[in-house]
Amino acid sequence: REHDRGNEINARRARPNECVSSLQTMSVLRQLYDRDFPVYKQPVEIGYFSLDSKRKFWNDARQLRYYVEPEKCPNFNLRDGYRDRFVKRDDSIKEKLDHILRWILANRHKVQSKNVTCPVGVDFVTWRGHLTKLLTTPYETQEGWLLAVSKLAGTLYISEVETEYACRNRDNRTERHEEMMYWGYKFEQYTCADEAQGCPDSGGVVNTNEAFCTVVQTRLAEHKLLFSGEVDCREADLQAPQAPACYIELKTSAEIHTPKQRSNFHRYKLLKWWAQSFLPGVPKIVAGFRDNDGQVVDVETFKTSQISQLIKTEYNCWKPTVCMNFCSDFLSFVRETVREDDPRTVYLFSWDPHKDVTFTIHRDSEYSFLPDWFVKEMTR
Ligand code: 0WD
Ligand code: CA
Repeated sequence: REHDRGNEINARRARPNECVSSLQTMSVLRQLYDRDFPVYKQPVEIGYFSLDSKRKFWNDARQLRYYVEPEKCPNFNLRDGYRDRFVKRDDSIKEKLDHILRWILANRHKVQSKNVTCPVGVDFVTWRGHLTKLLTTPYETQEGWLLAVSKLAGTLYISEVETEYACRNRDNRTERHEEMMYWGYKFEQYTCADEAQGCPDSGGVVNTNEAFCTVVQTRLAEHKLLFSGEVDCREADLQAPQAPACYIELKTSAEIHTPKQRSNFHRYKLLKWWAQSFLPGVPKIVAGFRDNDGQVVDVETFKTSQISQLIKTEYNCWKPTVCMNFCSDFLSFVRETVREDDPRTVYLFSWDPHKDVTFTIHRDSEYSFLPDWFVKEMTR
């Protein structure tokens, strides 16, 4: 993609009246972030929403499901229904932050602050998945990212832009890969019921349009955050602690045979699993280990809080503190960089493995992502 055409300014070139001390790039070297763990306040659920089988937004918990513990060695065939009972979400449709923005408008009373210069009362609004990518950046060697940021009424909105690399991968997925993407959703169907006392319906349709999303508020160092993340299910026991402590993340992964496979699982997979669940305060991850034929051979539960202990046996492994300090420093970098409070201006932050974080500025471009219906309501 061409990032600096027409009225779009290449930010790496300092403008004449620009502050000379303003940082133009940011390093991702791990050793720079290996310091005390930053303050990360216990995330509080301030709301939730559902997306139905047609991807329609509902300001309620109708899509929340209940966990039904499977046997240790269940007879789950994850390939079942792929051909005849699968409705796949169209992932070429980019929804950006729209569902979160809809939630904010529907719940203005919950997020409104007394500060007239910052009516939403937080510094950042984004998806949990975007923050997960930031947390894992110091350890990522494969995939870069593009994050678009706009400031509106004092709040910074962060929305991902698909990289060319990711777009190509999406277009060139093999039939095998397409099917394996279904396996995770099929595992959810085997382990979730629609009602607290209900049973999973493994004969039903898997529809990946459906989602239940929690909206949480927290603070990382000096950054007040509001973000949303998809939640697979909750404990069926209605006496369980209140959300997000009752939520459960479901995963599938290839079964582990060799020490090398175990080491890779600790180094790469557990990093992503930990980051994703730690952010919203989801305490439990249930993993189905499957063979190459999609048969689940083992189910294991991981406590999010114990994952960092579990991986310490690994030589030169990832550290939660590096992840959190990098994220905190990146958010500081964004705050120093994004000066213009205008929804039509996008600061596009870009990172590729083995490189620094850089940015470009775009006015009235294809990158603008805050919809008029949101801007109109927020600036009323
Ligand atoms: O348009 C985009 N670029 C994105 C949209 C990227 C990431 C997310 N989304 C939206 C979707 O509306 C989705 O409903 O975010 C929602 C999920 O947000 P999240 O919780 O912040 O995302 P993440 O933590 O990356 O993924 C959580 C789950 C995944 O579970 P696993 O166990 O595989 O991590 O959400 C699903 C998936 O089941 N998921 C998605 N669902 C729809 N669209 C997407 C996606 N793009 N990415 C992950
Ligand atoms: Ca999941």
